[in-house]
Amino acid sequence: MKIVRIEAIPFAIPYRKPLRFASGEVSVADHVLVRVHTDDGVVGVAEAPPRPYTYGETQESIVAVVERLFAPELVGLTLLERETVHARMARTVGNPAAKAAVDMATWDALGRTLDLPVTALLGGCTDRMRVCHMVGFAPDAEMVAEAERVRDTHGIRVFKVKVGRRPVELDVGACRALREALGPDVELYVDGNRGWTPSEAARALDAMADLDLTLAEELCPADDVLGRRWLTARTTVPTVADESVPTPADVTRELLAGAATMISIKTARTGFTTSQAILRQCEGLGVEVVMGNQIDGQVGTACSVAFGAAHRATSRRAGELSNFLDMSDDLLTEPLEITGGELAVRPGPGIGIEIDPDKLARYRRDR
Ligand code: MUC
Ligand code: MG
Repeated sequence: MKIVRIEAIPFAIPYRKPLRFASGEVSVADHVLVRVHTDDGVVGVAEAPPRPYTYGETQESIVAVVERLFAPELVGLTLLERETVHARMARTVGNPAAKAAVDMATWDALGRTLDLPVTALLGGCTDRMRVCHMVGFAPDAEMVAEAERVRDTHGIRVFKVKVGRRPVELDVGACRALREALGPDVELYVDGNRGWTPSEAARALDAMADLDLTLAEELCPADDVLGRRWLTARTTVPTVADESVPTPADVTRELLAGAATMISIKTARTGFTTSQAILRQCEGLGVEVVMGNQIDGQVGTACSVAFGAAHRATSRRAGELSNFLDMSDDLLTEPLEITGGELAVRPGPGIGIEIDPDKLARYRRDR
């Protein structure tokens, strides 16, 4: 069970269609595959998606932090010494995606060592989640066509619409077009990725009051301290904190400030260990959660669904688990499949996935 080696392998897989949102755009999955090797010959895997516009990490910084700072500190520890693993990683500030991937690869290695699924070790609540699909910026007709295609192909009936453009009428129009095309039975919510001021956000929510939006995520920056509190107090739509809450302390700050009603949990930024801490914190406070997506590939999505399905509170709502559908390829030997609007947890030990060596050889960037 002793960690003998940690690898950070940069890879790049193009998207068929870029995802555009208020804080950035993703057209290539330039992620990092993290592998934790043990002295038993077990290899745990996870992926880290760099999101410079969200956390300041890049593919190069993740590789450097994992290989130069974390690996020398963690080699020699056992898979059961997770507190020490975290304490040693915490000596480096920030770098959430790099830390999360090391955490999840360690859990994967532990599950494989014990011959048990990680989802069972975490909580084992259910074996699947309903899926929410994210619709990025495009002309209205393209956003509608995408949502209809995803609904017809995968049975998905929950959509998160990216908003935060100026003027706000652009997004109000897109959401209206989606509601009209998809009908009243489909769930719609919005995510502004900090694109609006509080007054713009309030105007947009007022203009969309008849669209039955269930959630409004991160419409304004976390630095709009009083503005976010004002917005959350005045709207009837629950507000969700996402990129403003990368740590449990940030969760506390945003909730105590009255700046958010709910919390987005992303395994890509808080791994399994800290995601569970945030989940318990929210449960203790009576705050609802949603399983978010850091625009993960299939490795990251397998991690999200393993975590989300493990707990009652995370499996209640649809999880954001479908961004990988827009990628041209992936690394798994057996691709994930969304059917009937649901994604099942992979059975089998660990996270339940295997990396295809030929695909990794094709997409890795370090050779
Ligand atoms: C989301 O929910 O915001 C876009 C940027 C990011 O950090 O995550 C994605 C999705
Ligand atoms: Mg978000």
